[in-house]
Amino acid sequence: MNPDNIRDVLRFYFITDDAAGGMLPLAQARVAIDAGATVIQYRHKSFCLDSYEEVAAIRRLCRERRVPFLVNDNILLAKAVDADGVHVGQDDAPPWQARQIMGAEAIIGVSISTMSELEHTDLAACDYIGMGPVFSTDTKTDAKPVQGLTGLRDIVNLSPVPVVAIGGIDSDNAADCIAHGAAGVAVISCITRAADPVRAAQTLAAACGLGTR
Ligand code: 3NM
Repeated sequence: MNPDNIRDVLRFYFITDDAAGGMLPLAQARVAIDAGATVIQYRHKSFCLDSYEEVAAIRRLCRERRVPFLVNDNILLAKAVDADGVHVGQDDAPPWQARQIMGAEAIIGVSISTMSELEHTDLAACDYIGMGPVFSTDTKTDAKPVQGLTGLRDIVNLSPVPVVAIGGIDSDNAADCIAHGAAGVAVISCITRAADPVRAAQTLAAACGLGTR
């Protein structure tokens, strides 16, 4: 995907929460899309076939609403549901393999936390970097050390591809991330664990400079 289009896709990047309690991932995705989310990522760390209908339903929703749909880590699941792309971590399959399996048109992203990871990751197959955690987060238990807005800017300055900021982002700090060069923000808990998820999603969309759909 060309870099201008990918920047638009990354603006309001919502990731489903498999441990939110109240709201299930399909409902979460609907709330985010209604508020203006520009891409949805399905993230389920202990995915098994029992959840196949869930991911297929989110995939269908995204297609109906014309919002790109990505799968976290699981390239074969992404392929099985004909996702628009996949996001891989440092400990997952390498981006080139994601590209090989998903094809030339797919959106491929990779997680980067530090300058050293940036230097040592082959980004040739990537459309974007997910950089974090920018702020502290309780959602990812094995998150790397917080990098802050300065860490974000350093990565943005050296990255050959657009960067989406992740980790502890909400409507109070999203604009700061964008001002520090991020193409957009990727969020989980500021929506899925908010007292009022609909309002939280709308407030985040406004902080990203987007209107609601
Ligand atoms: N990846 P929240 S931080 C999934 O640093 C994920 O790569 C991160 O959730 C990274 O918006 C993170 O609730 C959790 O902080 C983001």
